[in-house]
Amino acid sequence: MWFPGNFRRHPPLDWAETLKKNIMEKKTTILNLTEEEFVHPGNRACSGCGLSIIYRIGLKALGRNTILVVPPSCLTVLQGLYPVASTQLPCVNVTFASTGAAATGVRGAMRALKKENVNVVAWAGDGGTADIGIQALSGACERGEDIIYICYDNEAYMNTGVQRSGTTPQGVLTTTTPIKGKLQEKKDVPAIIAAHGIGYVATASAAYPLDFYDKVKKATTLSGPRYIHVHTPCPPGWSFDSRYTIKVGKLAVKSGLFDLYEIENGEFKLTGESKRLVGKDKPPVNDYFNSQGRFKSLDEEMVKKVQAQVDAKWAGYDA
Ligand SMILES: Cc1ncc(C[n+]2csc(CCOP(=O)(O)OP(=O)(O)O)c2C)c(N)n1
Ligand code: SF4
Ligand SMILES: [Mg+2]
Repeated sequence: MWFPGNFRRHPPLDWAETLKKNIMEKKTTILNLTEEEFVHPGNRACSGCGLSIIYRIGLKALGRNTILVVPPSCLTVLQGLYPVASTQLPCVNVTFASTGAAATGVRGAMRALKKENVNVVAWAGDGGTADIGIQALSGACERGEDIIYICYDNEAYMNTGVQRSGTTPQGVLTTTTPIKGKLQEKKDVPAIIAAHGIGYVATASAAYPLDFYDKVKKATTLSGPRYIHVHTPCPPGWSFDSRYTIKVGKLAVKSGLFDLYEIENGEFKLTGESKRLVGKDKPPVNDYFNSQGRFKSLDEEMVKKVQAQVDAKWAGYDA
C-alpha cells in the first residue's frame, strides 16, 4: 500500500524564480491560462481524479468553439446528465465502440452547416480507445478525418469496477486479474496510431497539465486527425491516497516508464520533463510500483525485467 517515504527527497524548488523564468520565456504558466471555466465546480469525479485535472485544463485550451464526443466511461459520470451536467460545452454521448465514427459524423454535420472552424473532439478512456473503439478510431485516422482524439489512460475499465484493459501494464491487479496481475504487456496505442501516418500524435500526463495544455492548443491549430494520449492516475483504481495523484503521475514520467513526446509529421521528439531527463539519473521503476497497491503482486524478477526494458529504451533516447 501507499507509503510516503517511498518518494526520494528532491532539492526544494524556487517556485517564484521558475514562474518568473517561464513568464520571461513566454511559456504557458497558470497565470496566462484563460480564467473562463468550462467545467462547473462540483462534479461526480472521485477526489484526486487525474481525469478531472486534464478535463478542466484541456477544455480551457480548446475553448468555447468545441463539440465533445464521449463514449461510456468515467467522463460520462463526471459530466453528469442534463440538466445538471458539469460541462458547459455541447457534448454528444455515443456508444462505446463508435467514438471515431461518431466524431466523423459530427465533423460532417459541421461541414454541411458551413461551421468549419469548430473543434470536434473525441474524448475517451483507454478501454474505449485501445480495445472496443480502436476500429472506429483506426478508420477515422486512415480516412484523414478532421478531428482531435484525446485518450485518457487510467489503465483499466474504471467506471465499471477496475477491469483490465489493453493498456493495463503487466503485473497489475484488477478485478479480472486478481491473483498474479495482468499477464500481458501494455498495448502501445500512440505507436499504433502513429503507424497510420497522421500529422500529430502526442503523449501527456495529468501530472504535467501545462504540457498537456500546450499540446491540445497546438492540436487546435492543425488539421486532419490529431491524437493525444494522456497518462491519468486514478486513486481508487490504482490504490493510492487521493492526495498523491500528481506525485504518482510524476513518478511514472521521472522513472522513465511513461514518456512525454510528440510525433509531428513523422518526426519524434521528447518534450517537457522527459526531454529534461535525457542523460540524467532516474528514480528506479520500483519507486513507482511501491507507490500503489495495484502492483503489490509484482515479484523481483518482473521488476528487474521492467527496469531493463526502461533502461534499454532510454539508452536509445540518449544516443
Ligand atoms: C458495448 C458496451 N459494453 C460495455 C459497456 C459498459 N461500460 C461502460 S463504461 C465502461 C468502462 C470504460 O472504460 P474506459 O474506456 O477505460 O474508461 P474509464 O471507465 O476507465 O474512465 C464499460 C465497460 C457499455 N456501456 N457498452
Ligand atoms: S474511478 Fe478513477 S478515473 Fe474514474 S472518476 Fe474515480 S478517480 Fe477518476
Ligand atoms: Mg480506463
